Amino acid sequence: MKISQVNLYHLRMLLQAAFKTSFGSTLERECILLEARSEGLVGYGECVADRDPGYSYETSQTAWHVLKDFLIPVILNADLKSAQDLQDEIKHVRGHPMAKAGLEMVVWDILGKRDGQSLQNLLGGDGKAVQVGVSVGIQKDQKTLIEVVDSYLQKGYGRVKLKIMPGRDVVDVSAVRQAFPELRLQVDANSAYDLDSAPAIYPLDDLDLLMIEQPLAEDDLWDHRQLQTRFTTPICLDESIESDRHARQALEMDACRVVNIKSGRVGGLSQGMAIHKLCFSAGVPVWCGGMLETGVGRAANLALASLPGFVYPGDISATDRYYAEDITNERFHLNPDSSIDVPDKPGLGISIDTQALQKFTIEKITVE
Ligand code: OSB
Ligand code: MG
Repeated sequence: MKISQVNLYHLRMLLQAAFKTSFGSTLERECILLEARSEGLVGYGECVADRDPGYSYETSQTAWHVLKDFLIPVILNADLKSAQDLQDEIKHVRGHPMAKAGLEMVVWDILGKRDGQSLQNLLGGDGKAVQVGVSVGIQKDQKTLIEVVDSYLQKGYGRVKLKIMPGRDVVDVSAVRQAFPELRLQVDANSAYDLDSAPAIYPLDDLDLLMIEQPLAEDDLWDHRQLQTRFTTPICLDESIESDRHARQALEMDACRVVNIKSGRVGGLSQGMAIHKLCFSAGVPVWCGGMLETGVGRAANLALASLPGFVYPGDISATDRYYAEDITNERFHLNPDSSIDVPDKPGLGISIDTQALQKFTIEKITVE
């Protein structure tokens, strides 16, 4: 398979409501859509880097630069038989996993369309639907938080993740636990604590949480290991796990007992699968994280989440939790059992709404 042309679309899309985390608040989500031509086929990929370097150092601008000037030029017209071939071509570029992951997604979409195989089949996933939950941002007060959680329960979500930060942690989470004693509940701090401030969240251990996600710094496996000794609740790592090597080291030192896998964060679906494979053989549960994706990235997440080691519900919510209008013609709906169907058409199994795409595009270039 050869790619002869890639169009990059820098998108800005209005979220249904501001999403506040310990690293900032987002109302307009940015990302890059990749559209590639290959021997009569068109493939798509989503690069999840956002406008600001809050979750990671990558931004939509750095990813644009790295895709346009370094990644796409070296793979244009290269003979790519697999996603691994793509990774081999671009491995001299250090870092920038979100940019790489967007390009790898394109390759999977084209290979799937060429061979008439869904991404789920190509990855070795199984099942008609995957269990999902909803990630709830920090709200203006406790009453609003409980109302927001309740509204998602009414919609049928069976698992809720609450974002926390210093000053908005134990009291908020306790209130939600009291209001919903049976709820499958977990929290995500996005690195807002260190070992000195972490004692403030020790009481979370008594709130029957599924896990505590990324309490400490992204580059700090060792202190997570120290913190895990303080908690019965499993620590889950998100930002800290950028490769299967990180995952292996984290498991070896007991820095976490659950791993959040996001293909964007780790440089592509193939690296996500490698982490899954490692955790699966070690008996460590994983789940699929989210980056407020459009329908393009959501389709890829659903396929990945259908692999057997993804035992906790994913941060993969229905389209209407994120966007009133999306760039895919397909919208993803929540089933009554808190699941979402995995696309079964070739490749990602989605098509682009060109009018919506035009509306959300703030910049476009062609690399050929
Ligand atoms: O840390 O999991 C995170 C969104 C953007 C950046 C980081 C994270 C998140 C979420 C939302 O928690 C997950 C989703 O529903 O897409
Ligand atoms: Mg997270």
